Amino acid sequence: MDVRGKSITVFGMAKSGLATLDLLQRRGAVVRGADARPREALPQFEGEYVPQGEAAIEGCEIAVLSPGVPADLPLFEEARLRGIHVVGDVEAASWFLQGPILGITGANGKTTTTALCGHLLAGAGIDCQVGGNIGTPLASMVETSRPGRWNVLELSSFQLETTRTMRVSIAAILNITPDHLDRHYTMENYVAAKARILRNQLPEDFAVLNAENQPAATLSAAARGQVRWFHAGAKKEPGCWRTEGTLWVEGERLMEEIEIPLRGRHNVENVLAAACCAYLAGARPDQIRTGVMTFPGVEHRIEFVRTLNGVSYYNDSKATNVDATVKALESFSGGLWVVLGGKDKNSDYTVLRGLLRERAKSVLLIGAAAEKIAGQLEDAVRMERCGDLKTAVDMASKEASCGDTVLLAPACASFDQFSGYEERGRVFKAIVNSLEER
Ligand code: UMA
Repeated sequence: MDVRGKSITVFGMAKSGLATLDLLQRRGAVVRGADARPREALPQFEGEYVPQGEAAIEGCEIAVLSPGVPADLPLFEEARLRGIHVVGDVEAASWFLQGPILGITGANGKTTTTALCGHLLAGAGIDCQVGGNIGTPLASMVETSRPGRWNVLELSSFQLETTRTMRVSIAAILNITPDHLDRHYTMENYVAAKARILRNQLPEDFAVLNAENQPAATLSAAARGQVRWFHAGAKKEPGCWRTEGTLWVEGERLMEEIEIPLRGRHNVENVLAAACCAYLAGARPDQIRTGVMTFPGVEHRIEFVRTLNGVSYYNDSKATNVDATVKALESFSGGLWVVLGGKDKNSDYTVLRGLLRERAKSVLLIGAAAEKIAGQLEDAVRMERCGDLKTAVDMASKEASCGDTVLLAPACASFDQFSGYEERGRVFKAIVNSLEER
């Protein structure tokens, strides 16, 4: 896309918007930065600021939205009616990106799988760079992209719903379970957003799908490239699978499950998906095995913090939805003190009742969703209303016995009390690390 001289408004002046604004300016567009917040509240940026509203689409040819800016706001409906091209930041950056894209989406596991994929490719000597929803906006990867260099991207539904022409050569859909229904309203819309990752594939491309997750597997019908499966419970060809504790890739033995350094069945699925993608990008099974064994894991994903007085502390702040919390609970056999709560995303917490009854000694409630969660979990488990993280951790540390585990896996977004799940996780770790031996 030639944007020279085009009038473009970029919405959302945070990480993605700022990087996109800069990229488009360098490519010769006439760019303005819009935000719902006043200019004084925003980071410094070169160029004109316009408040989010009618004026921001006045005279504009392209509107580029940051992932956090809902594409269905009346303002953007109006923009479309006026013939303005409304796209997301990932789509806009993809116009200039060189090298193929290996894209990973899913409700859960995408950050771990993306980081692992990058680690596997690097370990196999395959040139790549890693970014996307994992924290590096695509716009800031453009200058370092080049032909033949893989762009390994974590892609969220927010980023995918506004893509149009972006081609993902290897696209993995890990799982689709209810998430972000406050933004997408229905599962149907959410699935449709995820499915866009397959939209511009060519016959030589690959769709890597979870055979055990029905909404993801069903998308094989929409695949325009070749389908590869991953399955953590049975042989499923072509692709990657696990049977009786052994992982296989296209019929070759990959590794033993006990060699995987990450906790939980969901991480077996993540390893299978990453292995399948890396194999398709050219990594050999022995290189993949070594890569998996040396993978350090990702911060805030069932991250071990410390053991104190025989009690282990784990930070799974990235569990921002109910399904992720289910996965975290399933990774421990019992003796759990679980910190739940934050900003509700229109979620159904009753799904947690069985696992909590079976594995948790207590639930420590924090944040705005506390009362809703308390209502939905009533009688299933002992609950304490703690309000904030510090109170929750202090209480758990006083009451937990040797062998127990304190787990932050909140099932909610963090924005009621924190700037994001990263800050929530870091605050949790700081509190845990400041606890003193009894
Ligand atoms: N804003 C508006 N108008 C609106 C809404 C927001 O102007 O209607 C403004 C805010 O005032 C703020 C800016 O938009 O200035 C925030 O933009 P953003 O929310 O897109 O934040 P970024 O910092 O650009 O981060 C985004 C992703 N954020 C979201 O999807 C909410 C980051 O994913 C991503 O790492 C980053 O781009 C780089 O690609 C975070 C996330 O929570 C980690 N993702 C969700 C998830 O993983 O579940 C999808």
